[in-house]
Amino acid sequence: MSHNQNILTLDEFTIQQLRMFPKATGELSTLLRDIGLAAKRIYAEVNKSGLANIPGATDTKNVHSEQVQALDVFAHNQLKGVLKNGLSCAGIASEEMENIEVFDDAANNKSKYVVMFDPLDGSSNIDTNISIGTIFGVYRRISETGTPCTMEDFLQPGNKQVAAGYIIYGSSTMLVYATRRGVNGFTLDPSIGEFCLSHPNMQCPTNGDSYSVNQGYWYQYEREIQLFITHCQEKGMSQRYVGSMVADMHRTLLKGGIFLYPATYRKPSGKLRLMYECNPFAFIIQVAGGEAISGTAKIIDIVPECLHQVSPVFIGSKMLVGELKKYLHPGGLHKVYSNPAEIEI
Ligand code: AHM
Ligand code: MG
Repeated sequence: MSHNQNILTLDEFTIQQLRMFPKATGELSTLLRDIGLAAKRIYAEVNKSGLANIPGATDTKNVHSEQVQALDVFAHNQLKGVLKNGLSCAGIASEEMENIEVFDDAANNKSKYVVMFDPLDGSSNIDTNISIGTIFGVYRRISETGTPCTMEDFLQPGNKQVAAGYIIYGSSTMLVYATRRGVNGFTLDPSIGEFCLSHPNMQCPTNGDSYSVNQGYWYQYEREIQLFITHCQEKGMSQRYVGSMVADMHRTLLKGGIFLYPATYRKPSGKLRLMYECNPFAFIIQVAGGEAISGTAKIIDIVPECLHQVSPVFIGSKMLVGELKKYLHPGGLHKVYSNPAEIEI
């Protein structure tokens, strides 16, 4: 089979971008290339899951008390490996690690960036062949280059990201990343082992006809959220919920719609991680013309207090997030939940 030589690979695309900015150092391009390499290795392993001798859950729980899957650990190690061996990352924070890891050596101390990632999001879906993904956000460090990076480099609001992206391991594998200049999507061509530009300049449609929420928690949602979901139903919108944020957000970015992970009675601060899940997607969706809020603030404006902070998140098409805002109270939601234990069914 012949290959279309007009389609740019991820490397060619980042080099082309560099040519437009002669003063750029190429450090961010190298970093994205490194992440692309880790993504290919994770893709190869994810594709094998289900085969004999590929273990599922490990004996450990992560900092969020969730069961760690063997592939979570594999994905974490691959990302850490490429970033540590590369020249563009001073340190990392990962959903699977309690603390930051500072790559304290002469080469890495010189780099401008730190990276935060969820190595394998939706990993509880591995066993059932449902799409899963990797999510990452890249920040310019605040501490002086030439020295080891510090915690303050990581505890920055999402609006300080210089790039953010995700990889979806689905019916095909795609890497999508955003810088302030735009969002571009690359599909892995397994026959040449390269990510190829397939979705240039992605825009989130201003409106959409689906809402994405775990409706099983209906009785745990605040009244305002229930009213908004009812509003979506009255409009005849479809409900779509994979339960893998990467898959739900990929659809929302391509087709429009709104994704909600509200606070619940059991998780009154929300479930999704601000640094590893909410911020990267909020950055991507905003560059693509959409919007992302927590209910009281723009996601990317939240100043984090700790690495593993969680937040409610409402994200997607601008018009739909606008409609949701009409249901929210200016000072925040009322935090009035029903206790599911008291509900008579
Ligand atoms: P994970 O990082 O442990 O995989 O959890 C995050 C996932 C998201 O991908 C998804 O949107 C959400 O958890 C689903 O949660 P729930 O099953 O409560 O609806
Ligand atoms: Mg996750």
